[in-house]
Amino acid sequence: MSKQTAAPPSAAKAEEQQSSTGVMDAPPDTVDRKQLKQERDEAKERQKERLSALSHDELIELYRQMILIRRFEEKSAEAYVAGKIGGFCHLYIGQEAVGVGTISAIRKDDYVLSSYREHGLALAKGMSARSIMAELFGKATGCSKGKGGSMHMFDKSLGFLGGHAIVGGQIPLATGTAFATKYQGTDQVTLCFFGEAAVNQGAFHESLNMAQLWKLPCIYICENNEYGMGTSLARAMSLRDIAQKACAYEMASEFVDGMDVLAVREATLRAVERARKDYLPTLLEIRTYRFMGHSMSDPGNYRTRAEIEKYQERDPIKLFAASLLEEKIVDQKALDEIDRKVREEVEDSLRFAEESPLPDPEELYTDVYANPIEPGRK
Ligand SMILES: Cc1ncc(C[n+]2csc(CCOP(=O)(O)OP(=O)(O)O)c2C)c(N)n1
Ligand SMILES: [Mg+2]
Repeated sequence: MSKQTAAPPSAAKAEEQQSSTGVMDAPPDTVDRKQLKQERDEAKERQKERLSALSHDELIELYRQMILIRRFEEKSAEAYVAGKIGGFCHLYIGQEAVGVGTISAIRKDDYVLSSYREHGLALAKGMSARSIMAELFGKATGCSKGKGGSMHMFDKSLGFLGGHAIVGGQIPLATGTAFATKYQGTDQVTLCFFGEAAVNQGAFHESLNMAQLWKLPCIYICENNEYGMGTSLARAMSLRDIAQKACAYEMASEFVDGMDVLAVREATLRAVERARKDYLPTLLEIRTYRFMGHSMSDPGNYRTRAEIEKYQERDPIKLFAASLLEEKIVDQKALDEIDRKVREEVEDSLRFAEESPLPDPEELYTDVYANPIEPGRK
């Protein structure tokens, strides 16, 4: 058994999260209404406690970061459609609570590695909107000097080690990063983000096995958004409760509601403590949903509008705003002001990207990890 029992979602969650793809198990007519009410009341109480655990400024900062990611991604989509961004572009809209909640639970000197759906994670780790937008535009001022693009955001000084395009490719790399920090005797932790479609890969299982065996401070964060490109989880995975897979490695694990930024933060704090104090890894399955297509070129024929709208009812930003308003932590005017400032920041990043120069052709030969064939060499 895992060290922390992985509890499957409650009846309330099952009802909330059931999708037209049948991913969740409990059909609404089997849900016990009384139990549902009790669970909702308990959830409300828990939410109050979570809100009171953070200062006013900390709560506002979580909200600001989520709105920043949302507005940044909306602007990226516009720029992409206008032909200003080339190549692939995978947006994070709908998943903001995962990136913000998890990264708010770590220190600046901790590491983050991710898949290609990483613009939001890079922002949450402290990278500037300017450096990310310029990278999307392929400009010299981008975080990867305009040579990486959407899937290869990177900032060593901030501990953001990519942006990886190969599904699951970052999982062994994060495991190695955690090994390195332990070997060097630091107490840094590594967060490794990946989608649920990466979990069927050997790299995932080999990494988890090694991390538990060698006691590595790595937190494996599966962002379960229910789809790998156009394939639903239900069609691709035999055991769909991904957190349970940790049992195979005696690893601690948890299911987390990915639409609730405070629940995400709290679960991550537990995992971080385990990693920092005891060098123990954790698998978090964070259940979320992407509101946009897989990438900007996805026509989205594999799911219905109604399914998307059902999940949008639990939009993580709207849910958090509602909690803040209900508990009178802020008023609508204050939230609007945050949004206004964030929009300015995003507009500024767009101007910066547009006005920045393209990389010099000479740059083709720098930061390339392949030995160029030397002239005259046989
Ligand atoms: C090894 C490998 N196989 C296939 C692909 C093509 N591919 C790109 S994204 C993707 C789906 C991944 O889905 P998931 O892991 O759930 O992440 P999400 O896109 O939902 O964030 C696939 C199959 C790839 N990039 N790498
Ligand atoms: Mg997915």
